[in-house]
Amino acid sequence: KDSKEKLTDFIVNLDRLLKTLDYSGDNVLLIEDSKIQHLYIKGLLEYAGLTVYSAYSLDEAYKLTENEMPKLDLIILDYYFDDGNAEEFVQKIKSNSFYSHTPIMMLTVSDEADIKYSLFLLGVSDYLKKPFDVGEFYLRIRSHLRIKYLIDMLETKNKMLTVLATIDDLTQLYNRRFFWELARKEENRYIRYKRDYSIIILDIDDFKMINDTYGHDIGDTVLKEISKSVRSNIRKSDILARFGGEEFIILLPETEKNGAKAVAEKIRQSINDKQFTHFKLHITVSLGVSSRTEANDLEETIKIADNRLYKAKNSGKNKVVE
Ligand code: GH3
Ligand code: MG
Ligand code: MG
Ligand code: MG
Ligand code: MG
Repeated sequence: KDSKEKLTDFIVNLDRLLKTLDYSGDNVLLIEDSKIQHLYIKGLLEYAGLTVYSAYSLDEAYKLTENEMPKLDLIILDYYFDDGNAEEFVQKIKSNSFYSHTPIMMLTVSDEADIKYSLFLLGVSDYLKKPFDVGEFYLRIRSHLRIKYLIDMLETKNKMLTVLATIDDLTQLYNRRFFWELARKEENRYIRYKRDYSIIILDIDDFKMINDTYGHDIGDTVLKEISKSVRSNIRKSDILARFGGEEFIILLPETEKNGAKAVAEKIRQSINDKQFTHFKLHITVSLGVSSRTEANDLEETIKIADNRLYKAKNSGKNKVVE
């Protein structure tokens, strides 16, 4: 075959290869200081459907990765630059939690073993020597993108599991389990620095009656609305959780009992005054308040608040007992 035919074969094969790859939606950062090489590589990447972010120097690459860039699925990195070395860039990227799992593929004329070894040890995933075979270039990218895709899936799954383990589905507040985790941290702070904290336990009054009269769905809506009311009456730093069915708990860090009592009263009042959007209901809550200095440990602090809640229930409800 003459060279023209060979070239045609090559292009046809490459097109066939590209059809089996799906790079669309993936982002690549190309860091290459030679303009002509940059344009060539960028062309190959875009032809395969990748979105290319261009950096012609390490400085530009730093700027791109320091700003909030979209997710990066691959970084293609030249070795020699006027403004620094590739090793330093690799180290920085690998210590940036946002990009630490982004595969880095070296693309360089250098073939020195010690450079290659040190880059692999710093965490690059691949090393391709220029000039390179285009088919191999595409196939290597393909395997990196596959691994990156799996890592992303794992991360998403982990995030979902974390949310499931810490958030109550209905109210979107912390669940009981996560409350204990956060509360123990506050307890440790108390032990070390003697920073007082307070506990409020809140229970909706006659909630069974609401369920029985209006149905479980309305009951659920009330739970959500009450959660919002409580949230809007406390600080961001306060720990609010759904402690049980229609029972909520708040840990107020750096707050003495008088402060907590005022917060509890504010919550009680605001729920007492609350107008529900879709139905006419008068909901009230009872609250028990305690502070850490009254007890020996976290568990006892909560127990005291719970006993006071019980007192509030037995003395007419819609009240705060401290
Ligand atoms: P009290 O004033 O003494 O607190 O009376 P109460 O009726 O509020 O308390 P009780 O403990 O007798 O009933 C609580 C009810 O809350 C019973 C239970 O079915 C209901 N409940 C618990 N979790 C949920 C939930 O997620 N959704 C709904 N709709 N109801 C729930
Ligand atoms: Mg260069
Ligand atoms: Mg009850
Ligand atoms: Mg109740
Ligand atoms: Mg209850």
